[in-house]
Amino acid sequence: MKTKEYIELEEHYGAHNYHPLDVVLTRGEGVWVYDVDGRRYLDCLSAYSAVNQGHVHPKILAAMQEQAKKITLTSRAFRNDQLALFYKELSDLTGYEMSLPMNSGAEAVETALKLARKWAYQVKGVPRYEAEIITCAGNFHGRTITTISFSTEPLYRDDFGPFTPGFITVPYGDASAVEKAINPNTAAIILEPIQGEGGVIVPPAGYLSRVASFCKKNNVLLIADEIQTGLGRTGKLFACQHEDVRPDVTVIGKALSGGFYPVSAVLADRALLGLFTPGEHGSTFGGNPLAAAIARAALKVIVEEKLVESAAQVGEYFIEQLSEIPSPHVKEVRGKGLLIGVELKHESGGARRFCEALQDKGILAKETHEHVIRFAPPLVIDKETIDWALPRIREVLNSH
Ligand code: IF1
Repeated sequence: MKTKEYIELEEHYGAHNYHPLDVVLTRGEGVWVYDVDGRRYLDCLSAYSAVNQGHVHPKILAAMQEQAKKITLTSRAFRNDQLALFYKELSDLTGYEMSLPMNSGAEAVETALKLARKWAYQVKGVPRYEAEIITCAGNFHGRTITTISFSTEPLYRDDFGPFTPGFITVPYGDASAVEKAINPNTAAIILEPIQGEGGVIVPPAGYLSRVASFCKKNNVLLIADEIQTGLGRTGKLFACQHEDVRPDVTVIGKALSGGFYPVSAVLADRALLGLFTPGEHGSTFGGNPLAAAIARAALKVIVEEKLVESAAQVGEYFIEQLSEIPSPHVKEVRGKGLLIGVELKHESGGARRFCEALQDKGILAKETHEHVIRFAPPLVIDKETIDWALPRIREVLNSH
């Protein structure tokens, strides 16, 4: 079948909750993906940062194949011989004493919020059901009823109430607003160290460390959603480390599996994660041996291939080169490591048509919000490949 036929089938039988570019991919290798008509593209989205290790990484593939032959799912009613090692290796890498595995990012966020509420009642002494959690305008933490309850994007939220109570919103990037919003019932603040879906919004320097110190002073938990920014994407293992901040809770997902499987996790120390007791929380698939084996391999690749260091180096070069493109359309280039946003002037007619023009040149990128093109290639990208992409990006940003 050809591209057009796949698209027709998909549009007819599938729910229309996405508006993808008209490219039908069938194969990927490293930073490259191939469509059903045999065209090759540079992937500058990395499945929203889930394939930081590159497409179909051979070591993660081998781990997956090996484990799939042995046992894939035990449920947590029984133990399996991969989960314990996954816990240990994740702790060694991240410095958190414990973790709790889930599947999607949204589920891990929900888990962190449940944990914060339990901590508020059991440890902080907040009166039952009066716990408040502070969230930031422009956030993206998932699509569940609770995570959209504190979304500020009407499209994600407005048709889906009634909403989960107990959340309040402050502007992103304003540490004083966080301080003002804290009251004795505040359990936690949840934030993204760089807002991804919000348009690659990098907060002012000092924001994260100031928020962390207000949290400490007021006995409020800091929960970092590093589902998109974590595991090397911004040139540090966690984006919070750019300001030497160690949140009480860090949530990860996406690249935790290198794109092979949905795996997410909540990271925290024993004093917090130890609060969950048997039966209070769980998941059929969370912590299954296939997921654990894949995640172990995915983490190993990040370390062995020095992807964090590489993202920092190559990312700096990419941002610098993008910033130097003389274009009538570009308002700002921003980002950290390989999480890069190019914001276009609003009179330029939206980022979508630029993404379509990039597609014609063999580069797949996706707009976020209306006016931002996101460049977030797999972290295995090298300088030569960026030098291949730059003239093509330059041409697109200069045309029209
Ligand atoms: C979609 C964006 C990226 C996330 C953060 C939690 C989740 C995500 C910081 C939930 C997920 C996704 C999901 C995907 C598009 C996407 C996205 F465009 F919305 F903003 F990555 F940039 N926290 N992000 O970024 O994780 O449950 O999906 O595993 O929903 O269309 P999930």
